[in-house]
Amino acid sequence: MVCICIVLISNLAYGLEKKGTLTKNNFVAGGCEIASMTVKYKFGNLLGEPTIAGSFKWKGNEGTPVDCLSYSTQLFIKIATGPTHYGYIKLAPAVPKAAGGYGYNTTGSPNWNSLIQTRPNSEQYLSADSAKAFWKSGFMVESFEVVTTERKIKKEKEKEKEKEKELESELEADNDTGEKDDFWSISKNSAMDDYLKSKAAEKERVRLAKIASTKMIHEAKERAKQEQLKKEFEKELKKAGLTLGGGDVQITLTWNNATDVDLYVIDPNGESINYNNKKSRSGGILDVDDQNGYGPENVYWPSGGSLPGQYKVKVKLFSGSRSTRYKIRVFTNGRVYFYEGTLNRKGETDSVVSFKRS
Ligand SMILES: [Ca+2]
Repeated sequence: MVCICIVLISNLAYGLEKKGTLTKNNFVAGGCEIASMTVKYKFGNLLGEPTIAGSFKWKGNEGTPVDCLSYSTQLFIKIATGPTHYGYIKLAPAVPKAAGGYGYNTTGSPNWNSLIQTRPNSEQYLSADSAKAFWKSGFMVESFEVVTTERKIKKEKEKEKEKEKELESELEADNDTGEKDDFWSISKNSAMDDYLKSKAAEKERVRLAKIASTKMIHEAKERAKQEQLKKEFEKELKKAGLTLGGGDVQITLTWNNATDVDLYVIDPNGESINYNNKKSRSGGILDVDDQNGYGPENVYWPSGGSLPGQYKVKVKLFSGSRSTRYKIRVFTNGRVYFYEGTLNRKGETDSVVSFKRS
């Protein structure tokens, strides 16, 4: 069984947690006259990654429809450490109806380098280092800007109203009461359709916001785990002090005791490279084998020498029956990935990963 362990990284490095509310009165956004809007925000960190959360409520002026604000409405919270040192954090929470209380609270964890924008909606970001500096130093939360579009549904409704008026005057000109009755029943149905459509859209938006927020937390945890495995792996390799062959594809195994673990890499032709078959016809080489414990064992294809296709990585506990933790590092397609797991019994084999070299 491959065990996925979440490694906790100290939160102390980015100790900030900031929460509060901001209110803005009497302004226009997306064609909606807004009497007041209050934003709840919470900035913090999880496993060394930034987290942002927020929601808002609003009231319209008399005559502003309760569903006037577009579902694409975004808020940009201005944060600053001084008059010339500031940036904006985007919140895209579910949009509530006027006087309907706070909308659904979204939590996100963007990368450091896509956290703080230089201006609202500019998509130009401060560097990861600058963003981290903000988080470390503490900052003031000053104000917020609303970025939105005029609501499509509203426009469509207006168009429909115009159409209705045209029809109405035509019917009046015809003075045909039978047709007029039909017209009113059609009009009522289409208003109901609109209402149901906007309800469904709102529900869908909340559903997608929940999925996005869960996904971002998962990704932040995964990034932190990869970072931790990378550190541990590099330490282990340094300790072993061996030179390993590398290239387009490289798979390296280490483990945590004096048992013998074996690395098997199956190439796109289905040929297995291991201690018993150190060179494959596809050019794969097992250049470092280990029987005494801790590894590393290393299989690689020299630059330009690997076949595109599916590769499989397996590990086997060859001797001993001690619980053995192993780590695997895979270089492929210009990226690096880490995996870990446990073998408990002699002869036990784990299929660690199958990946595609493109
Ligand atoms: Ca071995």
